Amino acid sequence: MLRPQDSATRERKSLSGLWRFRLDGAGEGRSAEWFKGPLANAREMAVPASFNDICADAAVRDYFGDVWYQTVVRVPRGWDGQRVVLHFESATHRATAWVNDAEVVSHEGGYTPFEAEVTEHVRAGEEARITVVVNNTLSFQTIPPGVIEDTPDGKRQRYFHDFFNYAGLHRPVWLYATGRAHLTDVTVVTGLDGANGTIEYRTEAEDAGGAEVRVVLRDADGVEVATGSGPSGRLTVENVHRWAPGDGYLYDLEVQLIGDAGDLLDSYHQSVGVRTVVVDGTRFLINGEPFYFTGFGKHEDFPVIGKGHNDAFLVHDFELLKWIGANSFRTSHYPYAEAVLDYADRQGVVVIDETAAVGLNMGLAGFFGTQGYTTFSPETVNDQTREVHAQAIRELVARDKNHPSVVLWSIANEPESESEAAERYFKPLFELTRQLDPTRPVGFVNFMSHPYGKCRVSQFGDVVMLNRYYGWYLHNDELNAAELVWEEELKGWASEGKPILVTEYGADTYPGLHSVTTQPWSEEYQVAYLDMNHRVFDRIDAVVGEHVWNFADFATTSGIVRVGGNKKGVFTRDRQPKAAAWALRRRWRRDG
Ligand code: BDP
Repeated sequence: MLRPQDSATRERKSLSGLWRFRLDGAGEGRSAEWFKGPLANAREMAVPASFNDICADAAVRDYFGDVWYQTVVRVPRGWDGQRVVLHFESATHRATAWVNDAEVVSHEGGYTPFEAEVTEHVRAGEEARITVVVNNTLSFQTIPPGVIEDTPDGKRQRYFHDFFNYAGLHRPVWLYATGRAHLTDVTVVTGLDGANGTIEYRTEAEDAGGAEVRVVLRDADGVEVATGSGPSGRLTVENVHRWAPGDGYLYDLEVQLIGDAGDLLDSYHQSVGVRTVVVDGTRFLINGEPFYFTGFGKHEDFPVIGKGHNDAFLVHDFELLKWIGANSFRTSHYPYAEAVLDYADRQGVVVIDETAAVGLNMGLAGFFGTQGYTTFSPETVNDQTREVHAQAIRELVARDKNHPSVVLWSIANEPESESEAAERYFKPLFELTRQLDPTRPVGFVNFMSHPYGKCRVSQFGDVVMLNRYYGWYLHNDELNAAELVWEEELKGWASEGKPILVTEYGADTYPGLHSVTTQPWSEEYQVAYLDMNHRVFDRIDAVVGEHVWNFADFATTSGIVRVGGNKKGVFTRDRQPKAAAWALRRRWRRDG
């Protein structure tokens, strides 16, 4: 699937704005065919946004089940004779869409795009009614998993991950047009050969008959630097300007479909950053040079709009990354909006790209107020879950394979990884990811209860990724003890001969709480905690990266260990720096 764009042959219309919106607590809308007419008793809802915090109403915030969205769009007059497609960048966690009375598409998974050709259901110049039912219920057969429990307070959706289950249409929705003959996919793989760069490309097209494929590569000034023909091939760029951390240099690969008469049937622009990624022993090499990750695990999480994509926050967050000296982040704990990856490409920011497989760990259940489940069993995380997980990996790689910023796939966060069942569950998923993309390393993020010597899944990873809270959940307020055990564990991992990325370390910190005696929760403790961690990392050569948990405070379910959400942010939720932000800036920026 190609991301919608405007080109010489393509045109798109954004459906962002206010849609009609209605909860369907009784689950009656599908059988009552609410899509067949204007959505009755609806209120208005912003798209893109999570619906949860928009209405000042607990019934909306904590709602789970079907919600309905509807809009009316006038199909541009000029689209007569064109192929028309309805494209959703995401719908969390699943959706079915109708155009007028016709069902056109269903999709499972909250963070990857889906689309349907709707040509036969619309007419150029006329209005079309678009209705979508979005469902946010989690089960053991969804990624991430969750359960619905009967409680004296009624049915409750519970889940095993530490962020609020925001839902809705979080990202833009598009209607777009192409010619009948059209490109459906472009893949690029880049390499370096001395001062030159290589770009292997592959294209796919539909209804293209005998059309010829031509490609033109232009540099950032628009100067043509290479051309090729055929559905796949290899281009060489002399004296290539490499894509590198801090230098998001991009070429533009225009792929053209040319008809018999030499007419341009389709044109698609794919940006290309020429770089290599290799794991060599304990080193993580980008363009052959050792790379040390500084940065954060982030969230798509903002006041009011929840997980809704917003360009102002996008640019602002990257400005803060630059300000603090971060060169990278992880898309914890789900694939982020494509605009984020595009921006990372242009900014030269390195990304660890993660699936939504978070909370496959019933060891954490007590923490989230549920108990008594076994992670891997026929009734809980089972073969069907693994197939959903596999599909999530397929869709992630298909979506993000061409981003130079993406250097590593993370296929899960903190799953149960000590059992034989875990080994059986994960082995094929690692194999699948490598088969889908042989060019990038693959890993998963290990949980602190499955430390060195106990984890049975790390053997499959090209890198070791560790979330560790020594000095917070363990040895709280005992930083000396924490330092000893942390170093001891890291030495163990280092003996495995793989690069180690510390993907999470952090301490909850209430902004404005100060303490001369460095008490936990104070801004001073967060700084001392980070300093302790950094002393340890600096003594272990195999550590190739440090991602603080978290970039900013974020919303979670309520609970006795969460004070208005998770407070491990280095910035507050509205992006003001805590003392730790200045401390990190001093460590990460030489010019600090
Ligand atoms: C880790 C999780 C992360 C949590 C964090 C924490 O990966 O999602 O928010 O701990 O407890 O277990 O703050």
